[in-house]
Amino acid sequence: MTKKLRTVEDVSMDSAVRELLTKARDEGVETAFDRADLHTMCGFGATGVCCIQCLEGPCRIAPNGKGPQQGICGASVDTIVARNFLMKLTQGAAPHAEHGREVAIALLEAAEGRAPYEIKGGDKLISIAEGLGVATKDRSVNDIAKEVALVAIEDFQKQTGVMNWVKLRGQKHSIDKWNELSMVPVNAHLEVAQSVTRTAMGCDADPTNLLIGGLKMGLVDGYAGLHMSTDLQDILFGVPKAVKAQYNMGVLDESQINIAVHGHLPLMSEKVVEWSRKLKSEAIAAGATGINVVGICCTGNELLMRQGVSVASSFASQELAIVSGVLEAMVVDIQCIMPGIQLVAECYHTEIITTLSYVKIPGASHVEFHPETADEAAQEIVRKAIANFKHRNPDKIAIPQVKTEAYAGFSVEQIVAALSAINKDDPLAPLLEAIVSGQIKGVAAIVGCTSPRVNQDMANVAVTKELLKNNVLVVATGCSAHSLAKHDLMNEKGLQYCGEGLKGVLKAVGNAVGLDSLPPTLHMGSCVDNSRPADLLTAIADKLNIHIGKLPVVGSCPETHSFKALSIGTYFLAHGVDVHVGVSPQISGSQFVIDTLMGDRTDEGLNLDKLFGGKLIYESDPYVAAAKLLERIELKRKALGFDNTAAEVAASE
Ligand code: MSK
Repeated sequence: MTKKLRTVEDVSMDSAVRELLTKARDEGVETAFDRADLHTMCGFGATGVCCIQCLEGPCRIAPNGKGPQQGICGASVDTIVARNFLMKLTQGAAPHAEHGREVAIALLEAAEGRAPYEIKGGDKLISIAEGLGVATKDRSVNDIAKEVALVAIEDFQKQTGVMNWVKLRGQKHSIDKWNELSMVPVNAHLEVAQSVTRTAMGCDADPTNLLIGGLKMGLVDGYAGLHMSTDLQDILFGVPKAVKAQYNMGVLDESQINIAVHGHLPLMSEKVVEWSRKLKSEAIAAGATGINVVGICCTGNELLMRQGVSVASSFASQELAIVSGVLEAMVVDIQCIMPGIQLVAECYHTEIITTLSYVKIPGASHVEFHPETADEAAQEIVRKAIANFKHRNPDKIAIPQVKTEAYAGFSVEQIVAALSAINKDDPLAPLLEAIVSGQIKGVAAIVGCTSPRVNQDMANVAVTKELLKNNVLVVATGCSAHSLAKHDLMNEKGLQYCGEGLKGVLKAVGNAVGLDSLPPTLHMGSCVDNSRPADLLTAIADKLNIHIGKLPVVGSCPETHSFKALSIGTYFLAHGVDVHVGVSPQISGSQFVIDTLMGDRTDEGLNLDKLFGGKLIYESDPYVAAAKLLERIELKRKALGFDNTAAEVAASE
């Protein structure tokens, strides 16, 4: 029996995606959107009760109580669900930690003169070095950078103590709480190895202990992944500043050679941009007008933030960029790369080029990236794209004429610089005053992905609009930022969705820096750049001398598909920030796990909400989700006395 596919309207809110999906279907090309319709969700896997940890099974616990209630080894459903959840968090944290390590190695080689990168973020280097206790006086940039890189690499080697990046970026109030639970990470590799060990058959069977292990993975992700990657990339490539760019498939250009860069690590793609500019004359000699580099997923976000490179697609629609028929090459690095891109590429002329020895796709070309030979690899890649230009099939070309202008580049440094225009001596004061007075009710980070299983962009946009309407300042990262940008929430048109209080603040800050207004939502970067909202929260909490968990701030991941989003979310949970996910985290098979993470436990056991002040919220309806997030913001405002009446203030004094 053939399954019925969703209509293109049910697949995506994005007209360009609808147009290209229609073309793909007409041309007999299958994409993830169609495969999502062909797959039936497994009820056991979806609730987290299927155990594949040994060869006795798989053992599956029936959630309705009918059938075996333990695995063959005797593992309870709580153990199985908690262990499966920890495995997912480990798989989320490990790639981010690898990202941090790859950048640390590149920085070391650059500093030693062995890799062709110029260190562009001098000020950031000094501030990170000082934070780490690295001497800066009378030392060269390369000398300081080398020592900073070695301190970073130590976070993958040391056997005792606390990770250097936790000491650098963690808030003292939080570290004290983590110490009580012995969950402060020592080194990222050690913690990942221990986590894999504890989930192996016959090891950790205590669901509470497994969940504490999960929180630890969140910290590994946050500090070895997010913070370290952002900090070192800012040192290597410069701190992002506000930029204007274009979003959506209309950024592809029929007259030029188009190269898409996709994945997360900017090490190779920065070089591809550089060499695309340098080799323009070869493109012209091949009959094109130039070379057009466009971004996909978070490699796209990285180049957008620092170079203003336009963005073609988020995760769910990555294959459709190829269906345009004008993509000469798609260069991929790591994470979120669908193997399906090669199957689609074989129907057109696009060459898929993998670049890391541990991320390959059958049928794709491979040009291996090493920091020392980055220039040679980038030239080879760009020349492959130029050579491929002549293989375009004119009958298969169709570029949707859809593109949207958006502002990005809102690093913490950029936000502070904008606020300094209002108060030079105390830049955070105007933001804090707006929050305390209620002009801004709170801050929300809209993060994470788009998924082929759900209507692309719909939940990301709906949650955001609800929050904006209620005067919540929204920052965004990852593919959710693509959703907001494409739907006018990163340009002035989106101001219509903001409540009056929020709009007033955005305009006041915008005016102070010579603009009509700041955009309605602030693009803070890629997945690893979730460190940036975290740094902003830490700065605000430190200014008030309170734990981050007391702030009226929330995180929301309405359309996630990735375990990385779960581990990033767990990082924020460990800081007491409420985290919403719109896609099931696959824990519903265990009431114990649900109650622990969602803050509903009434006994003395582990309860995230009581422990840190934030909890996991799973809600697939974006409007209900937004209402729940607003409720939590109000609760925290009340606890801080922000909305107290004069009588309440007097009584508290
Ligand atoms: S790329 S993890 S789909 S945000 Fe960072 Fe996008 Fe999610 Fe991948």
